[in-house]
Amino acid sequence: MTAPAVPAAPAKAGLNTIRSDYSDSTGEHDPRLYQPTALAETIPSLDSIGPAECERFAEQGYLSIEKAFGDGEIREALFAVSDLIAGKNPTFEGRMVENKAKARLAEMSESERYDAIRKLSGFCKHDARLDALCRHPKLLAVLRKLQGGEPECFQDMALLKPPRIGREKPWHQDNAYFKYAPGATVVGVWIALDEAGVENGCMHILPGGHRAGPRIHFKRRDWQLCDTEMLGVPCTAVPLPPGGCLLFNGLLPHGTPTNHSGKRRRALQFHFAPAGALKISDEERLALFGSEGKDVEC
Ligand SMILES: O=C(O)CCC(=O)C(=O)O
Ligand SMILES: [Fe+2]
Repeated sequence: MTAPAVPAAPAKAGLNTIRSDYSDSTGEHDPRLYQPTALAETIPSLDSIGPAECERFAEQGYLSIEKAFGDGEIREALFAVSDLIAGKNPTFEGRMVENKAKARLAEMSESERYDAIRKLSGFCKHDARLDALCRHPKLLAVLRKLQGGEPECFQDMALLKPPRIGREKPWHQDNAYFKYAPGATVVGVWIALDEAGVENGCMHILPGGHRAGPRIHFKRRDWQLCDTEMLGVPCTAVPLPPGGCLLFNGLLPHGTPTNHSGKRRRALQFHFAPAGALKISDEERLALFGSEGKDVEC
């Protein structure tokens, strides 16, 4: 007689679905890399974006919006992020662990593990609440104005800088990671879920820096701009309240320092390109943004 079949345990996204980040940096960096001399000018809401703001976006490479999304929408997004971090969706495999927490992950309690995750990626197809935010009619209407085409989201992420260990994202241009021609207006949409300030690692940008085009990137703590190019350079900090949003050109240099504070800094980030935007090959991308194959020092 054969033993009765053991019912399969309910599927649960366990520790083995948590992945490691590209960079093994623990986030130590020279503090002079992030010394803002200005705070970003903000506009009140997505409804305030007209021709003058579109012109400002073209010139400065960004728009900082104080209240882009409502409290209820942000609350729903936070519930969704928390569910994904906790592994409640067994089909979602886009969790990445913070480097400083890697070694202790298996011993951590569930609540400790919440603050060990650094990044979630590719969640829109798994979570209707986050997908709704990405397709928000007011956001899409603004993107149509800024991009001059039908906006298509090609990347969705949550960037979670856990208290005290949330590592730096060194200075870079997002287009260095994407296969779009430099002429295509790629727009990043960075949405604060927590209050984001200088002390917990808000965005730092070089206004107007997108107009100089692609810059050479190097594999150091990450795929990034050279530190010596950025040390002591006056930059602008973009503090935002929950529901605030930064819209920025894919060529705008930006970075975020380590979160040494005791406060979480959770954010969502969507990237949009206009439908039909010209694509390039990896070789063409590396020719524009640099590759370690080149004999370059940094
Ligand atoms: O949220 C951050 O810390 C910055 C993330 C970022 O710039 C990126 O993922 O390209
Ligand atoms: Fe970025």
